[in-house]
Amino acid sequence: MAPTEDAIDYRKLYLDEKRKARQRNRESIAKNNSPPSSPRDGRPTSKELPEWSGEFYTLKVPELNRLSDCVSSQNPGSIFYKESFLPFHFCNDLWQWLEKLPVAATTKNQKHGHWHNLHHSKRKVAVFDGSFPRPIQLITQALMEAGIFDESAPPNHILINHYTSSQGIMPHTDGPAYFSRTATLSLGDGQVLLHFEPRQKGAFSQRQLLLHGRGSLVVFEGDAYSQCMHSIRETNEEYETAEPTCCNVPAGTKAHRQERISLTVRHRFDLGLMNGD
Ligand SMILES: O=C(O)CCC(=O)C(=O)O
Repeated sequence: MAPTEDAIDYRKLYLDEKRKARQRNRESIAKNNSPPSSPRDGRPTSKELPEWSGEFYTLKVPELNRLSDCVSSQNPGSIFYKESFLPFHFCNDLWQWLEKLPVAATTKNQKHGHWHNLHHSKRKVAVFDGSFPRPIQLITQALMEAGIFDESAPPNHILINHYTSSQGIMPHTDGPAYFSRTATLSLGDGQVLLHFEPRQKGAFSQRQLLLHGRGSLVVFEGDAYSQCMHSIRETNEEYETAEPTCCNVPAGTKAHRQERISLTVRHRFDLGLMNGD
């Protein structure tokens, strides 16, 4: 997560990161014709990973329509939402597969493909970057086919968050290490409110989105990515209520908080153009 001070020259950081990543790519290709090195230590072997029962799936998903799926077209623009994106049966298989990921023995270092308990927030997270096991590959391919990512900046980094019904995530931006587009898929039977607020007070309106479970998709880019922070509130209440700033359901709609897994998909510059194994 990036720090949220307003003093950061976000655009400069972003362009610097992009330039550095290009340079690393060039150096790496010149050296050994292989992709740049990345933090790959401790990847689970295929034996450690749970078996994927849906090995021969082809995942059919709807295309993102940047007009009809846009829920905030200005102030900030570029927030898109699809309530039904992943097929229901795939969501169930994926949930079961994710629950069986190995658990890291230590909480010190993030280990690829393992669940970690975050120290402060207590929620569980797991990361896949660069080379993906089958179910994650299906998701990245689906997001490309839906027109959300393209070959110039394919999905190469997946952050998985596992929340109890009361847990959330503090306001943050995803920062300049990534291409400025985030796609998040939600699994589970409940719903949650995702809040957007400007990094600089008053620069943009606050927005809220009700994220359904069972395979919904939210995509944000542009100002919503770089100039706004997003968050999910912690609460012990069973229900949250959508406010008038909510842009995909009427104010007053109830969100039933339940255990939830989200998959946040992005292109990280220092991992290069790899997409899958
Ligand atoms: O779980 C979500 O929907 C949000 C996740 C998120 O913002 C993040 O991991 O940076």
